[in-house]
Amino acid sequence: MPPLVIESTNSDKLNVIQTQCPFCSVQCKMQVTITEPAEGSNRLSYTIEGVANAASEGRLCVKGMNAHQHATSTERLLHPLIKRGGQFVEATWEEALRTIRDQFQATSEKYGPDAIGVYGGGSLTNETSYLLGKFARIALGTKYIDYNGRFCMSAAASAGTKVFGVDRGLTCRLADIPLARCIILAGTNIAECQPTLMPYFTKAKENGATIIVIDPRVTATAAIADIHLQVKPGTDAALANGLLKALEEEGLLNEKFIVEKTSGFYELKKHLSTIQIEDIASLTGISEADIRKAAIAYGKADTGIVFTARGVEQQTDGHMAVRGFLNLVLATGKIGKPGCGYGAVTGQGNGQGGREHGQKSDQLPGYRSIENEHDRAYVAKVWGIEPERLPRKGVSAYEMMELVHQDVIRSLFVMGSNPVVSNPNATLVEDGLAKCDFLVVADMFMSETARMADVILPVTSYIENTGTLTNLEGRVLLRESNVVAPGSTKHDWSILCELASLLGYESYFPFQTAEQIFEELRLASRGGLADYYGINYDRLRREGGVYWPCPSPDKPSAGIMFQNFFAHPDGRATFTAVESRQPHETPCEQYPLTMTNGRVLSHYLTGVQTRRSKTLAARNMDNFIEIHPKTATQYWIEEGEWVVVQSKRGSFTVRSRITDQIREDTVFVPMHWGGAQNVNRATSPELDPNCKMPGFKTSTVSIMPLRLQQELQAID
Ligand SMILES: Nc1nc2c(c(=O)[nH]1)N[C@H]1C(S)=C(S)[C@@H](COP(=O)(O)OP(=O)(O)OC[C@H]3O[C@@H](n4cnc5c(=O)[nH]c(N)nc54)[C@H](O)[C@@H]3O)O[C@H]1N2
Ligand SMILES: Nc1nc2c(c(=O)[nH]1)N[C@H]1C(S)=C(S)[C@@H](COP(=O)(O)OP(=O)(O)OC[C@H]3O[C@@H](n4cnc5c(=O)[nH]c(N)nc54)[C@H](O)[C@@H]3O)O[C@H]1N2
Ligand code: SF4
Ligand SMILES: [Mo]
Repeated sequence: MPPLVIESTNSDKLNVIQTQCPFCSVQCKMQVTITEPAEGSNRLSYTIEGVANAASEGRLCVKGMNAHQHATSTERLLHPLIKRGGQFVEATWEEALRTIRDQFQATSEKYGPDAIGVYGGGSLTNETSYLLGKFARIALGTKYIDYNGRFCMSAAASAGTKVFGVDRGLTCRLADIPLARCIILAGTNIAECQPTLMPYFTKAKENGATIIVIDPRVTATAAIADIHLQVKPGTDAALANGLLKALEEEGLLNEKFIVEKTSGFYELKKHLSTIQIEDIASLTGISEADIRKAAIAYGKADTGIVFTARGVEQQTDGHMAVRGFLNLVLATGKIGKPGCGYGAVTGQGNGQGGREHGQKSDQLPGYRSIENEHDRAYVAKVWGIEPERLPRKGVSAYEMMELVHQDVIRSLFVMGSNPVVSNPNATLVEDGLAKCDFLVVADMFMSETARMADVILPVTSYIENTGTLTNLEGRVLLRESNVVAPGSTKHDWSILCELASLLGYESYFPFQTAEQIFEELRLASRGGLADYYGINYDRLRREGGVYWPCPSPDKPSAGIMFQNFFAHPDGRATFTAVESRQPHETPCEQYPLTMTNGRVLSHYLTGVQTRRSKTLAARNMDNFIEIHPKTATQYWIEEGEWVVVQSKRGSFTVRSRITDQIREDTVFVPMHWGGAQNVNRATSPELDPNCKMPGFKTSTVSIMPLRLQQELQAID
């Protein structure tokens, strides 16, 4: 098949495209220049350059530099597919959409509307995320909608809401990083996961900042640390308690701030009196001296920022662990002024916006609550329905998969996710989807989940699809496109409108452009915590990006939040007494090692896109397991050989990578591969009770060379 030719919507050949990287939460802007094939070749060549904006300052990382390779890949799905007799056959949109309508109506008539589930993602634009929530509640009438951000942001987002009254990822601007004199990076590997942000941290270091990294591994981020706390996985809540106790003992609490701006300190103080730093040291594996040293560095600095990401958050106590770190911010008063704040380092391209406008089970647009009568009445009015027609809250992403497995959800609509690879306990998820009555997947590629679908809807990629995305700072950015959709691919939002019309709800989905959807989103979010009313496409074009909350079209919005008040009704932020827990799984004779997991620079999430980019795939062809040399010797494992990793849930096989940059009691596996190399075959589905985040980051496992397993099987 020839490579996809990029044409503009007015059918001219396009030479230069302005776009935005489809991957992580920095949302770097870029220019793609296309050069005609040389004589005798049909290969177009692409030159990618970073374009300056406030976040990326013109930088791009290797993923952004090569994102066009998947967008122009010959593996793109170009036409709808329907499975007949176990085989996919090409279909027209009319056939595909009618099949979906008929099946959804049959499911709904037989089992009720809640037998249909909707599963979204944080790569979708704000317009699509908003419309997906509306589609589920109005066109399908189901309460079951959730999205992959549950696995990503739920612990930090719910903690921010409890403590500050609102969650906006970063409470400050990226521009505050160089002004901070101490930075805590807890469970975040910025150097591989948001690489274009690294210069902000190196600038801070040049300005004299102390950098504290909390990670069980010596990552590329830990390489810039002045203090590296190589914590035992799953014990961050305890570590945060230890740091707080040390701040108290060293007399480094900001009493004025505590009295004027916070509540709950008295209870916290009582709780602190029960904590001994030496107990924390033995729980976390960090010496008392190092805990004290880190606390003093943060406590004594005039300014400081604490960042957390998935290392701290993807735990069964991730919500509380984040609240533990927020205690440090409040106890020292390092928030609401330049060079200070807290940042939950959001992951996906629209991980921030995707969690604000209603694709979460308990949420309506603008961070409104689906269980709050006032919020229901407001959104129902914008949508032109009676509030009673709005379903109540559903369940979280993994719980939806359990309901699929239990035949409660019979039909599932997946847009922008690959759940059979990214859910914990992936085998159960795969079994559930294999037996469910009807699965629809809207994707650009034949992902592991799409392969299991009854109908696949081919969608446009980032380069072809106009919409807004909100970056990790809470800054809304407009990604415009005048590239023609390849084959018969459609925009996600356009599919939702067509399907809603077929289901009889055309008047609620009259949209012809993404901008028209954004205009409705503005109204639906107006007066909510995530207020986008003051933002419109013209303003975004003019200003390059606008922070929310932004209630007024002609007033600037604030990069630094909480300069005067927090978002709780009393204007105060809340302290929390956090329990110092052991991880939910601790090593035992059968499963003696703790497995954690995460990312590498060149791949993105389940790898559906990056494994289809030749340049990126070439950097890491296979998945691997990082093992300390002493541990490798103990289990007869040699460098580069296949290793079987087994947990209570299941097993997978990956290559060994022996390195002294990890704790001896811990192994690390990336998450970018499916099938037999999928780490999630072994991860635990236990959920954090506060936010339903799975405890991805700590599972206990055993490891064995594949050759040994084969020899043992031969003896049997
Ligand atoms: N290259 C690349 N970049 C990405 C992505 C990608 O897939 N690839 N994904 C994007 C998305 S959606 C997300 S959510 C972000 C994720 O960004 P991060 O959260 O930074 O990424 P992870 O690698 O999952 O985890 C970060 C670190 O946590 C450490 N860690 C593991 N267990 C623990 C623990 O118990 N405690 C502590 N303190 N640390 C621990 C790991 O060793 C790892 O270095 O990245 C975004 N950017
Ligand atoms: N063990 C372990 N598991 C994890 C994590 C971990 O750290 N460890 N991290 C979790 C986290 S933080 C996340 S965010 C999840 C993510 O996990 P997934 O939700 O599975 O994310 P992706 O791999 O990005 O899957 C997105 C799918 O949508 C498609 N896609 C991309 N853009 C679009 C679009 O605009 N429209 C449509 N319709 N489709 C699109 C892609 O081709 C791909 O098939 O994984 C979670 N799972
Ligand atoms: S992956 Fe993230 S840091 Fe890299 S270019 Fe894309 S948006 Fe920028
Ligand atoms: Mo994520």
